Amino acid sequence: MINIRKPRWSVSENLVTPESVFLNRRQWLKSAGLIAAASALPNLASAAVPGDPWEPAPETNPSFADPGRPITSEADNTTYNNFYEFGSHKQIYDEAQALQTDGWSIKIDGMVEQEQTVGVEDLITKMPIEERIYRHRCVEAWSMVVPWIGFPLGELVKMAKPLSSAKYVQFQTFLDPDTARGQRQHWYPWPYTEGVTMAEAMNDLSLMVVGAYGKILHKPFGAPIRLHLPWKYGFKHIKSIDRITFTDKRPVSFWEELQAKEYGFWANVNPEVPHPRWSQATEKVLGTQDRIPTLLFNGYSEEVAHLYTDVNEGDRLWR
Ligand SMILES: Nc1nc2c(c(=O)[nH]1)N[C@H]1C(S)=C(S)[C@@H](COP(=O)(O)O)O[C@H]1N2
Ligand SMILES: [Mo]
Repeated sequence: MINIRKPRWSVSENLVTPESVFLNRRQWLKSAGLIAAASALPNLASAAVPGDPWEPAPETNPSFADPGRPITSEADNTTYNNFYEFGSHKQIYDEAQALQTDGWSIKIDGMVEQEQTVGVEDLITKMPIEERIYRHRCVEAWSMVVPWIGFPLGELVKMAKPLSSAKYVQFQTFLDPDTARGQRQHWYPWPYTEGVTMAEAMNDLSLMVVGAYGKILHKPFGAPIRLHLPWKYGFKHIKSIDRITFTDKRPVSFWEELQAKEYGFWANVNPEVPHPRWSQATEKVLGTQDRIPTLLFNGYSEEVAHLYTDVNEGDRLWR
């Protein structure tokens, strides 16, 4: 097995990004290719998996510095991905390189004070960027641990100024069958869609991800911006987001539309509620031979259990 990279434990008093760092970030983004053309700089941080290092390295949020399990190696993680836009199998690394992330923007619409389009480089410049090491549990009963770089979804919600009538946040992935050949498979309900309640969106755990393993987000991970909700099954963590819509109607996701009995709206990790075709009691740890017990809410009960006390029993933890 490849060496496990230990997180940086440096903890600063101040997780707020000073102005000078903003300016540096913008400079760095230019050279790193998110704003201009891709740079050909060699990556010194990790020779094994190419990518642009995040500079300066973001602080690790001390609340999410210890996932209680080893970090999954970057090499294992980049070669085992669900990204159906690029194929309905796990080896989509090469296919996903076709993704063009330069000048990527997100349209924010629906029940908001004013519609807006925001560039990802602007978000990266303005938002409080930090590293968080999260456990990830896929509905297919495998798991991993990833050092994500990102900012709280709640900060983006505040920026969007939703109306008080908005009850849900709906996310959408890009639609471009020329780039993403999986999207020519017309039996899937493209584009990929996901959704959460406003309370879930505002929860401190909800993270907009723009990097991983100390680098700009790899394309197979859903560059340039994806979601991670560590207490929910992985299919909720929508990749390559280009639209966010505030609504009062519960969104129907990609997988729910395909098979509502198997992939519901809530999709909270729960070892006691089996998938109709397999048990969810245990999970295989990616990159190892280990199989470990699955934890309720993937071990994040303290942060999120209160969100579901009013939700109907039966509908509650799975559907
Ligand atoms: N747009 C899009 N987002 C997606 C998927 C997908 O196929 N398309 N797969 C989901 C599933 S099932 C999982 S487990 C995670 C996988 O994330 P990873 O490849 O970074 O491990 O992405 C989720 N987000
Ligand atoms: Mo998944």
